[in-house]
Amino acid sequence: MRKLTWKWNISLILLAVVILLGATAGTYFWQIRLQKPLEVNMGQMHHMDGGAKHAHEGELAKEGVSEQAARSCKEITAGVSDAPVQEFRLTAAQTIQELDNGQSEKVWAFNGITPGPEIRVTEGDRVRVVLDNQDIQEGVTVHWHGIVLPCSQDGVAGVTQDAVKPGEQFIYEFVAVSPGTYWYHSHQASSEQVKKGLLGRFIVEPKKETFDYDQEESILLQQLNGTFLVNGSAKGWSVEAAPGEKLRLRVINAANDTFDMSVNGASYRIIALDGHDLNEPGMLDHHDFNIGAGQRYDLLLQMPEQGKVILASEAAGLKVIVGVGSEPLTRPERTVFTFANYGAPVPNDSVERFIFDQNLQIKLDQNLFINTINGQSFHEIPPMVVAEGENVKITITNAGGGDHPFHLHGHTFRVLSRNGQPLQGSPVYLDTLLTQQGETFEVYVKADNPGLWMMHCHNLMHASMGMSMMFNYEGISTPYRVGTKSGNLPDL
Ligand SMILES: [Cu+2]
Repeated sequence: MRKLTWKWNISLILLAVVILLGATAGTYFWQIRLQKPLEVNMGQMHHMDGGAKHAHEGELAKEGVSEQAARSCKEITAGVSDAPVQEFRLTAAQTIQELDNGQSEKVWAFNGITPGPEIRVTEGDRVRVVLDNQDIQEGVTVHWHGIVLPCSQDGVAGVTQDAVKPGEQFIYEFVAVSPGTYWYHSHQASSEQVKKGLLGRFIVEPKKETFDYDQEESILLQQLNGTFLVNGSAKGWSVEAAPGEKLRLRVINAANDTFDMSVNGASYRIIALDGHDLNEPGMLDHHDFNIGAGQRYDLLLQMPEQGKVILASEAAGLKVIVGVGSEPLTRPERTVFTFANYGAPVPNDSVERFIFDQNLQIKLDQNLFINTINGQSFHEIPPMVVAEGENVKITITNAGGGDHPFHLHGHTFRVLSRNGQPLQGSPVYLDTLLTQQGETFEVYVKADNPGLWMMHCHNLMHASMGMSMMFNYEGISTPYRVGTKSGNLPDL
């Protein structure tokens, strides 16, 4: 009898634990997955409170944009030009992909494979991409990560277009103005669609090379339904290279995690970040680098006379093997690369003389169930509102919840300081800034691309849990809507 009571108590405790866990999971899914707005106009939200006073306290900024007076994002397109046209086709469809580790994965892919086809153009080309959706029911889009382009071509469901439903088509067209390493991915339900494989590499070759190398290769890191891949390979990616050859490796992080990448077998330089060249990049010898979600690092290295060079994230099991022969020695002592004092300043750089029209603050944080910006989440976060031509300073603080790689669409921003210390080396221009807990960065954005632009954490799980907001220009409207009514949920 006594034994039975004891068992009964254990059962009650177990039941209580199960109910508690169930309630927690239920609240989580309700908050994250179900509590989506019916309909929100991302161009008509209220002005950001707090931060500095806005210099242009016009009616438009206070009350949102009136549809009649405003210029529509849809009308902001790549103007007519005689730039050479490069046309590509991307078709999104469900498929099964056999991985080189023997696993077969149900994937959503562009042109039947993930990562999708590498799109490669030359600086100044007019890029035309015809997107078809074969059978992705919730619709797809293509966002051109890091590319500065006209608002209507940014590929954000519910902001710059409707998600493209099965049987439908959308044609993207823009001029690839800035050479560098970029990538593309769906921005409809991005946390699911990117994980399932709707992404690819996008390389804009320069008209004139800044750096000297014999060959180059782009290296895309992704997490496909939980499996880490390098250019689609689970076992590691091999690059052929002869002794003495100079290589440029364009490393793209298309996953949600930050990867601690080690380079063994050769010294190297980091010649570009997010596609933008660094000035006088020095030789790195025992440095790892942390590449945040969405970021790109371009490396330049020379093959040794003997043996391989190995680029790897040991934690994620990601590996790139360059060349053949003996394994490189693994350095015991390591330093993590920082751009804060790398390379050289540009003479007569005007950064200290900048006068900012606006000083805005962003605090990235989390509570039990959601990720927040300034204490709020996604469509409830008031947008930053700027006027064309303004110089905007944004102070970004990571107050908790892990790494937050902060991405701004449609612009390249310049990093001014880290934790109060101005950058000492090369100017650093990024579209995605990795912030780690406790760090504060100041960045400068030139408001020179009128539109409605998303600004979000590129850990897409964090974005789906609310860490996403808008950077809106005064006087720009959109005919599209985010919400369950339209089915446009850019960061679900
Ligand atoms: Cu985050």
